[in-house]
Amino acid sequence: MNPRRPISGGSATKDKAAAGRKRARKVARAMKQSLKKQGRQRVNELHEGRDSFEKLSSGRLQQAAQELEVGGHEPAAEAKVDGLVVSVSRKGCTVRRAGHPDERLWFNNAVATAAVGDTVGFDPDRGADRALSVVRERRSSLSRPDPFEPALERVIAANIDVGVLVVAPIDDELRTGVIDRVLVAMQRGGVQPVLVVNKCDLLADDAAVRAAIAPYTGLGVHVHTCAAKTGLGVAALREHVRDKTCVFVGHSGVGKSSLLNALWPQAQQETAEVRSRDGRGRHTTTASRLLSLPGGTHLIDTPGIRSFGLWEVDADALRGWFAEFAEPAAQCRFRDCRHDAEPGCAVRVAADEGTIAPARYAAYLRILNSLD
Ligand SMILES: Nc1nc2c(ncn2[C@@H]2O[C@H](COP(=O)(O)OP(=O)(O)O)[C@@H](O)[C@H]2O)c(=O)[nH]1
Ligand SMILES: [Mg+2]
Ligand SMILES: [Zn+2]
Repeated sequence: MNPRRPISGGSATKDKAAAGRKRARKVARAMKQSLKKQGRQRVNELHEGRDSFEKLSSGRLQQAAQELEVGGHEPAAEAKVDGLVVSVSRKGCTVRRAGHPDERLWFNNAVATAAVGDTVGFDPDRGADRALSVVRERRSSLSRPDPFEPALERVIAANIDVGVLVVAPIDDELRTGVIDRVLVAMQRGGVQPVLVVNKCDLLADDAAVRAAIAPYTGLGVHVHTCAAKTGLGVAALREHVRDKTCVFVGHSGVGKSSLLNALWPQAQQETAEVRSRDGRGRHTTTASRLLSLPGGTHLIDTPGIRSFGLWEVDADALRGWFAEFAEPAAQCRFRDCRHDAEPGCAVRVAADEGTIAPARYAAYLRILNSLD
C-alpha cells in the first residue's frame, strides 16, 4: 500500500505520512535558505563583475525545486487506460469505463483536479491505491470561481455539449438574474445553452414569464417550458438532449433532479439507489453526478447554485458575451465604450428605445458593476 495515500488512516500509515510531510517541510526550508544564500552570492558576484548564472542553475537546485513543486507527492503513474469521471469528492473521483464496475481514483496533488465529465487516464493495476495520472484536454467546460476562494476555478462540469439552465417562476414571476450570468459562463466555456422554465403547471397567468423569456428566444437560445410534475414539455426536452452530454444547473429547488427523473425512468432508478445507499434526503443533490443512459446520452445533475460568479470574465470580455450589443456598439462614440455612463453610448440608446431588451441591458450593468 502506498503510505502517502492513506485510505484507512491506520496509525502506522499516519506516522509515515507525518514523517513525509516533515521531510517535505525540511526540504522547503533548506531550499529557501539555499536560494537566499545563492541570491546573496549572485549579487556579490555581479558586483564583482563575474557572471554566476552557471552556478545558480545547478542540477541539484533544479531537482530540489521539482520536488517542491509536486509538494512531496508521488509522481503520477502511467496512464494505461482512460475513464469518464462520473462524480467527484474533495479527495478523488469515480470513473467509468465500458465493461468495468465504477472505479475510485485518488487525486494526486501533482496533477490537476478533475471535474465530472472529464476523461482521465490512470493505471488500473494499482488496486485501491489508484490515483489520477492525467486529465485529458477538455473540449468545453462550465466554470465559476469558488464561492469561498474566488481565486480558485471550480469546474462544474467538463466536455459538455448542452448546458441546461433550469429556472422556475414564483407567483407567476420569473427572476432572470441568474440566466444572464450563466449564459456568459456557458458561452465562454464553449457550451450550447438551453433554458428550461420548469414548474409551468403552477402558472395562473403566463404573461410575465413570456415577457421575461422573450429576449433569450430573440438571442437564439432554445427555451423549453416544462413541468416535471405533469410531463409538460418533457418529450421535447428529451429529444433536445438525446445523444449529448448535458449538465443541468440552476438554483436549488427549481426541479433539476425531478426533470432528470421525468426525462429518463432509468435515471430515477439510479437516483433512488444512490440516495438510499448514502442515506441522504431524496430531494437534495449534494454533489454533481453523471448518469449514463443507453445510446450515449449523459446527463449531469448538480447541486443548487446560490449565486453564480463569473470565472475569468473582465469588463472587455463581458461586452463580447452580450451578442446583441455588437451592432449598436459600432456606433458608440468611444471605441472602448463600456456602455455604462459614457457620452454617446449607442448601446444605452438602443436599450432606451427597446431595440435591445432593457432587462438584458440592466443585467449587463449589474454584472459589470459586480466585476469592479
Ligand atoms: N409543481 C411542480 N413542482 C415541481 C416540479 N418539478 C419539481 N417540483 C418540486 O420541486 C421540489 C424540488 O425539486 P428538485 O427536483 O429536488 O429540485 P432541484 O433542487 O433543482 O434538484 C420538489 O418538491 C419537486 O417535487 C414541477 O414541474 N411542478
Ligand atoms: Mg437536485
Ligand atoms: Zn457604448
